[in-house]
Amino acid sequence: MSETRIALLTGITGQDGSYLTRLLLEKGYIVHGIMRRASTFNTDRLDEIYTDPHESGARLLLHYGDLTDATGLRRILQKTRPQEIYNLGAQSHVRVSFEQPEYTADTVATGTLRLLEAVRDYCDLTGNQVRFYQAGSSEMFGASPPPQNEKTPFYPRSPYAVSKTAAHWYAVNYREAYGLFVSNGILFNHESPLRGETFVTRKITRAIGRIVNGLQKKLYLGNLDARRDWGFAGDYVEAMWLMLQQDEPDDYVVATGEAHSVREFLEAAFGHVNLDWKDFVEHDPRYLRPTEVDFLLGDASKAREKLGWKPRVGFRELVRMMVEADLELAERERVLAEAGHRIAFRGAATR
Ligand code: NAP
Ligand code: G4F
Repeated sequence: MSETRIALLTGITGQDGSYLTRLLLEKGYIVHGIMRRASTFNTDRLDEIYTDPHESGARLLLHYGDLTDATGLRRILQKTRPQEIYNLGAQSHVRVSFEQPEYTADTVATGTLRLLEAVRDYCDLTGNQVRFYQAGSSEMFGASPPPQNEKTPFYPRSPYAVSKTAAHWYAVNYREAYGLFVSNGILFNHESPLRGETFVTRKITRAIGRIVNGLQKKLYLGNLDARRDWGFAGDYVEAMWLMLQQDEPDDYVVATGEAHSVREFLEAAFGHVNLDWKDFVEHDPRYLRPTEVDFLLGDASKAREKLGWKPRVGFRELVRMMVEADLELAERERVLAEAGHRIAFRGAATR
């Protein structure tokens, strides 16, 4: 009988954390997740799969922790004894990283270093082997012209991207210096109905749902010319898992190989509900970035050849999936609003 595998995730409450947890549970893993303490519940994305840990057989277990707190990370590692670690935790918003550069560096760059240090000592002391996935980003390529692959030089254009680049090189260095099994995923943008509402795709589909249901009139956006290689998060977490099942650690680009502008996303998403985006979208310079990344388009040939990975969901299907989910969500909000409940408009807090 094969032994039950144990995984530990940082960033379990985020979009990817939720999809990866589902995948690992389906594969029979025990999943430990590190979540930040907040004054409100921040486990919405896990609610569907969470079972009371008092019940026997619960395989999803949450622990309070933070990438800025090395002692806590070490304690969780010793307690959970994972074979696989997925470091997904991050201040992951590029625009916000210009407003909070130090905090972004602390969680994204130094946070990764803290975790790698904890893993290094844990492996030394216990003789156990741990496989480590580092959530790298296509933002690291920044101003390097497309198509980008593993050999493309990094040219980061934001504090977030600089921090992810540092984390990437920490990961490479720990692999080479200490022989740790550390793999970097260099993932291009991936979205879903669980995407944070301040990222442009979800901001758009959320607005469409609310506009159709009479809850919102305008959508304020920044640069519509930027082009991104948008895939589906559910597909991308499979690539993360595959990276840790290989004989040797390595670095892989994960992308669809197709890019669209924000304007094209607007056309497709508003087109899905037969509306013209130009009637609703206004420009707001607050959403511009001091330095922008104009064009990301990934070449994932290596992941295809070595991992056997390829995306299942294409651009049109992704847009449809997100618009449909947000139509349903806004419909529920409308019913509540009609029953007299106050539905908060969060547009002011978006970036
Ligand atoms: P996300 O939805 O923003 O989730 C980020 C997660 O990190 C959340 O669980 C968040 O907790 C947690 N977190 C934030 N600060 C933390 C801290 N100081 N200590 C511990 N945890 C912290 O991001 P995502 O889209 O799932 O992305 C997952 C990872 O992949 C991130 O590292 C991101 O930078 C990277 N990435 C994402 C994409 C993409 O297109 N989605 C592409 C390339 C790379 P709260 O829920 O409490 O905020
Ligand atoms: O959706 P975004 O905020 O994603 P961005 O900056 O590409 O970063 C995301 O993908 C990275 C992978 O490449 C991840 F590493 C990172 O963690 C994050 O998940 O912005 C996409 C584009 C940008 O060019 C931005 O300037 O959309 C443009 N945009 C235009 N108006 C806007 C807006 N972005 C946001 N968030 N809000 C706007 O109103």
